Amino acid sequence: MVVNIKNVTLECIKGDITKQVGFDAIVNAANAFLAPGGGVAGAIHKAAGPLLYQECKNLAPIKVGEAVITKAYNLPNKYIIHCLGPKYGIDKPEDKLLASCYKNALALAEKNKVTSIAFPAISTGAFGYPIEEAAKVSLQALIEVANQLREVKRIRLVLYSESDLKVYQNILKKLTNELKDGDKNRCSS
Ligand code: AR6
Repeated sequence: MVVNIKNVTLECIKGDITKQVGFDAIVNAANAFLAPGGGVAGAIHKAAGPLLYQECKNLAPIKVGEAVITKAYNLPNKYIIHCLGPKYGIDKPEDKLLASCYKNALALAEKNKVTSIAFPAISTGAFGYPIEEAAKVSLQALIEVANQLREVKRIRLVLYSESDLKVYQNILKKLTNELKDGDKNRCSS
């Protein structure tokens, strides 16, 4: 599913965040220490190689909602933007903190002249954020800032399962239907 908001394309696909060829940056669902860990972070560090953690050590620790940028080493991208999502039920207010991850990642992307960026569903794995709530918060945050972007032209949400993809697609449809006509150029699934 692809939606255009002003000059920005927002899309949801099922896939693996480490295989986003053609995207300038991918986002990591990191831990505070920017260490390998499991899930997205484990997959990204494994694919990028050990030099990634060497660079990460100089930037850690990071706070919930914060984002930092590194090179992408052996990944097919230029940058990795590392975000620490909220642990559901623990880091509060979780919706604002999760939205901050997406907004801060986009702000860093803009600063670094990133034109395309792929996000995983931050906090929805080990950190326990319910997928439907996370989809609402993250898509809403992306839509909110999309029309202020100058560099970023393409945003992709990479979901790991068919069922997660369906949730994101349904919520994206609902949110774009609520947009004013001026903000919505095209919506197709
Ligand atoms: N590509 C895309 N999505 C993925 C991939 C992948 N390769 N692998 C998992 N997912 P998580 P969090 C999905 O746990 O909840 C780590 O151990 C997964 O199904 O990676 O923010 C870190 O070290 C889920 O929907 O991130 C932290 O300690 C989503 O990505 C902690 O987990 C996020 O799952 C961060 O937890």
